[in-house]
Amino acid sequence: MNSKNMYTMIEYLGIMLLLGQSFCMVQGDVHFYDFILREKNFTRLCKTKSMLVVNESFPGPVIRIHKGDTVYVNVHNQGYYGITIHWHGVMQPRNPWSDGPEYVTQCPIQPGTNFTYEVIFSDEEGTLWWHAHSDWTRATVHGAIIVLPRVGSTYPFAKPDAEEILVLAAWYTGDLKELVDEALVTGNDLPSSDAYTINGEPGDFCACSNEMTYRWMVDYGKTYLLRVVNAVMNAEIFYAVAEHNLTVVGMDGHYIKPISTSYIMVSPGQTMDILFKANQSVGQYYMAVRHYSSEDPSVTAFDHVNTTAIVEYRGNYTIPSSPEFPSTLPSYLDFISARNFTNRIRSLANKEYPVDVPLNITKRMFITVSMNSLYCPTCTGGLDDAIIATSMNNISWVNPSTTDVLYAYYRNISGAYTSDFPDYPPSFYNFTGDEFSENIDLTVQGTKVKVLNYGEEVEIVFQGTSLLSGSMNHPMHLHGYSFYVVGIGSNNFDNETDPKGFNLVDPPEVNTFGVPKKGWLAIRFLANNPGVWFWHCHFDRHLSWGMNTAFIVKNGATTETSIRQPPVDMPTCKVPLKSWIRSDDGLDEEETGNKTKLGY
Ligand SMILES: [Cu+2]
Repeated sequence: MNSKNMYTMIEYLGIMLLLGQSFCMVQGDVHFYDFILREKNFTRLCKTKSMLVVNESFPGPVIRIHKGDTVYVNVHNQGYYGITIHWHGVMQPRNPWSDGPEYVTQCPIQPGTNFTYEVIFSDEEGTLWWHAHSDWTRATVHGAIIVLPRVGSTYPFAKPDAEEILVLAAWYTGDLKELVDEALVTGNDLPSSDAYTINGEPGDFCACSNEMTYRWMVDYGKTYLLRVVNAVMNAEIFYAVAEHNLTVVGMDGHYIKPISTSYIMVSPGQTMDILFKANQSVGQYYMAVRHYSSEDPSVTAFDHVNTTAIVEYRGNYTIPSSPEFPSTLPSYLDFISARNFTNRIRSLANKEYPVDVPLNITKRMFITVSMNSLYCPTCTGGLDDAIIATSMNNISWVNPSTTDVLYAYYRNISGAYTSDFPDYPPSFYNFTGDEFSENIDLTVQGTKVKVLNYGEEVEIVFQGTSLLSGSMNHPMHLHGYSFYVVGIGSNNFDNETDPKGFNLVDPPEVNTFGVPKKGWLAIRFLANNPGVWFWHCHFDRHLSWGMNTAFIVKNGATTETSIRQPPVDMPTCKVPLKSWIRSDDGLDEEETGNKTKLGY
């Protein structure tokens, strides 16, 4: 047997093993997808560039399945760098092996090789998405996941006549890898996008874009289910459709109490299911996407493009010279509109869709999420003797450089991480104040994880800080779980009075939710999914700067409550690759670049 045949045989046996392992627990159908990752030329904003995409499309292919199904995705890396894929919002019971964040649950899939992910769906229903979880490649490597109700079941609302997927993304004219690599080495600010896109197109308000503007054809009188994915790298987004009302019915793969609204605010990582009635005069209307900035108003260096697509009714009418623009789209800094929308989100919490909020908390954590500075006297970017960093409880995450956390945990290998992520910040101060004692913004790097026993009922209060005038929303994303948002508030969390206002009746169940600017967020979850689960801000700039940690949830007492066996063909870290998250040696390279006016 030659080596190629041998490899194919090993791969075949591996998949058979995977299948054998899972068939005993699979209840739904099994689906197979092939993702071919390869660079391809795309032209937007009058410039052509080569970028990595899946199956030649941007956004990538849609995974469409029913609740409880299992999907095998064979990812063939024909690009130039190692890559991983994450199945965002899929809880993957007992199966951290296929979760995806590089150096956390796996090493990258090397160029010229492939790896089959086993994506196990359980309670999720609605819209989710998949994206690369290596460096900033998710900018172009992402797509929607549609989880339909189980066969024989239906939605908790009248069945829509049709559906429409809207993937919102960020477009960078330059070579993103080059830009990010350089900024991380020098400590300069990370790049801003040049436009946003709706299903890959920036729309009429951008140069060289008119003819390619995305058009959505609708029939008068029909009701559509809009499936919105915020795949933008670093921005929360306002979205509205001219003259049309939106009814939000789902978020992050869970149904919510219907919210009737003229706009939405969606954070990166979040997904929303929205009912849209085509009930206005037949004609053409803009839908529009705009950056929502919760940063200090003096920070203006963000992407101000108004990205549009056109809702086009079928029928006979005079085509307007320009469709109507949504007057209800909030402006860039409209904190009140963002908060008003977010505060309305509630779980359905009925008999068919009950909530199960942990009530007997056994583990409490209080975690600051913060902008920081990291001491670096030789760096040229941004701050004096320092570079920008981010942290949780003043630990700025660095990836292990020779293996991944899951492998090290499972094989009992020391040195890759430590288990001392703290339950509290190192000091308590007026987190949301305007003045701070000297050097309190300095952070330290580490690969510290939090270990939880199986079955613990966990409550975490995230406290935003205003260090470095950098208070803003941080959309925090937990892998392997959904969590309940039981409280949200302004200023410093008060552990006497604020818990009295917790919503334990119908809190939203989500996988990504913003810690508000100058405020706090309280969440709860039951630690019933053993594994290693990454936990990070879904602004990639903050992720790259270290606003991350991981939970290790230990095995329970039985096989059914323990991590499954690893696949036989997990990618290994034999070929060391430089990560765009800072690694131990990331700051030693030659310094280039200039100081810039900072936004975070
Ligand atoms: Cu953040």
